[in-house]
Amino acid sequence: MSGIRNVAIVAHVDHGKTTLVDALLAYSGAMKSLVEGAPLVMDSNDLERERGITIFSKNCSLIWKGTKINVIDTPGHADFGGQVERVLRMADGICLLVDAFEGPLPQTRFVLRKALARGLTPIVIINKIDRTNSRPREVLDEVYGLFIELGAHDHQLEFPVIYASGRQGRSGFAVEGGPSLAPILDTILEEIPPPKAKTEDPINLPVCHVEVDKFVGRIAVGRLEGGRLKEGDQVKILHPDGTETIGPAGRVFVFEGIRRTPTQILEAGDVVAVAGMDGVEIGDTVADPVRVVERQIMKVEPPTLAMEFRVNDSPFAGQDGQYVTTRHMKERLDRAAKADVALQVLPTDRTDSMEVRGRGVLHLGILIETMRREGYEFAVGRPRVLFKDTEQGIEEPIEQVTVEVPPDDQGKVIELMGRRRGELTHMQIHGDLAFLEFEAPSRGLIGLRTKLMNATRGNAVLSSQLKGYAPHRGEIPTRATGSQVCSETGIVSAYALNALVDRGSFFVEPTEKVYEGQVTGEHRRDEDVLVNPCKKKHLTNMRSAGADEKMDFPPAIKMSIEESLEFLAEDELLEVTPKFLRLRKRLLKETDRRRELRTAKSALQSGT
Ligand SMILES: Nc1nc2c(ncn2[C@@H]2O[C@H](COP(=O)(O)OP(=O)(O)OP(=O)(O)O)[C@@H](O)[C@H]2O)c(=O)[nH]1
Ligand SMILES: [Mg+2]
Repeated sequence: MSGIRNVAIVAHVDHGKTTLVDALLAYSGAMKSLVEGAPLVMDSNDLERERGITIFSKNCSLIWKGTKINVIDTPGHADFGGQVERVLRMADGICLLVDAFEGPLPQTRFVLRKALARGLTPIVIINKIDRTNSRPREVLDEVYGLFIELGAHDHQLEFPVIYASGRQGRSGFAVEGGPSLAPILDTILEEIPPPKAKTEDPINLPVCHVEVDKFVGRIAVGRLEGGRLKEGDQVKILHPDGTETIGPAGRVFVFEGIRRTPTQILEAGDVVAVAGMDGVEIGDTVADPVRVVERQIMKVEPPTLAMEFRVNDSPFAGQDGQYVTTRHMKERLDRAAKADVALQVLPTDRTDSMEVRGRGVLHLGILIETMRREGYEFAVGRPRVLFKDTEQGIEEPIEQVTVEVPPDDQGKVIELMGRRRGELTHMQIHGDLAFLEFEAPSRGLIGLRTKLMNATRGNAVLSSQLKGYAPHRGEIPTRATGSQVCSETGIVSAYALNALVDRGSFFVEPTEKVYEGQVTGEHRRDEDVLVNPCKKKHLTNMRSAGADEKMDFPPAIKMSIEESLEFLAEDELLEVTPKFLRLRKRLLKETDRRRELRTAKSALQSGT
């Protein structure tokens, strides 16, 4: 084997990164050939398979014409942008995939900007050319436009262009592509420079990722930027706070195909994994014990969204969770923050709660889902956008939003975005789809996805990317409906729901256990209403006796974690347990809620 290439695959969400990585692994023989319709091998996590998206970036490698190519598959969704930022450190070049129909979208711009800033060599792959309505030439023009807009240097503008269909395993230099994936692999060998790292330099391994293995413990992953390293070698771990620890390295690994394989010695330039260093964290630098090595500086864009996580104090607390105490929750959240640089965990003024900050509702939603699957029980509050207090006044995060929608529905989208202080900046029609570009405050995007889907019968695709901060754009109307709040603890009856149909939709179904203060449905009107979904037939008077034979109420709406988070009002919490998601009032008793309202009102009147 001669030489190494390190390349990251980057793109907007769904533009075909993982499909292409799977295909490249299979084509080069690093993995057995693909089964059509089978789940993607690289999307190996359960949540990734269920949702059909990449959540965690991953390393793999293949051998092409005697050279080892380390490939990093990255997530495309904007909420996981922090991972892309940190793994680019392992690469010398990128394959920028752009959908041959959709063209560059917000996340394309984000990843390209980060890659150009790092001086990485780009290869542009116009992907999915098999799509019937693909428009590869126009898309290439748009890609040039994007490079120029992002201030690419002249040499970066001379990027090679490949037309491909990852799904069909085809690629080529002409718009119609070619018969195999060889052009992509050849171009990686020719265009992406080999790593500059030298074996004679001191050991320097900036840790980009930490894996936890049942047998060997914590494993630090990164690109060895200098030196050679074998098991037992003394190393110094440089922590970002200026401290350092010394100790021997444990077992060492490289990536072969989709596996991490133990090896004898790690060579500079390769993407490697080192076990046996207990306290090692993302952002540390594993360094030569004697010779001077610079500490890595890992800075990622700051979080935009905060949410309260607190211990579950609902009447049903502890019924199905394994880890239910504040200590459990804090310990788990601290661990999550260490594994994900884009996540921050801060104390609050309550001892039983923490503030968790992240990039978006999906980012925090995935954390919540992961924790409940591990057996945790807790409650979370409504997501809150983080403002910046500047000399010019309060500034808020503004996102670039793209909505793809059939032209017939574009009016509804523009209206919805307008109400949320979004400004239409660009509009284009390609084939039977309109592409609308907006600039909108992050605040306005919370809950927008569900609204858009309803307004367009599921025909809209929304994506967004943080653009920067701008002066606060003023009030945004929140949810126009109230909650149906359960008045007593008991078991939901069909009879009671039947009598409540006029109130709105239900989140619970007959035989379900509910408690006082739980939100059991949505109220049509803009205020909360106290309801009793547990009422039994014999408790009512005679008048309804004739009508109660016919039960006619809609099935319960079961919201996902993200939908629930977007639904929550300020005075509500989402109770999360391994088996249930329940919405509830922070204060479970009606009398307590009234008292709080009165106190708030009088505080407002007296101006305090
Ligand atoms: N027509 C067509 N569809 C493709 C092609 N490659 C991928 N797809 C489809 O596009 C969708 C997304 O593919 P993925 O490979 O998961 O995309 P991704 O970029 O890894 O997505 P994220 O990691 O979630 O950002 C899937 O439904 C694929 O089957 C292609 O070459 N042609
Ligand atoms: Mg993917």
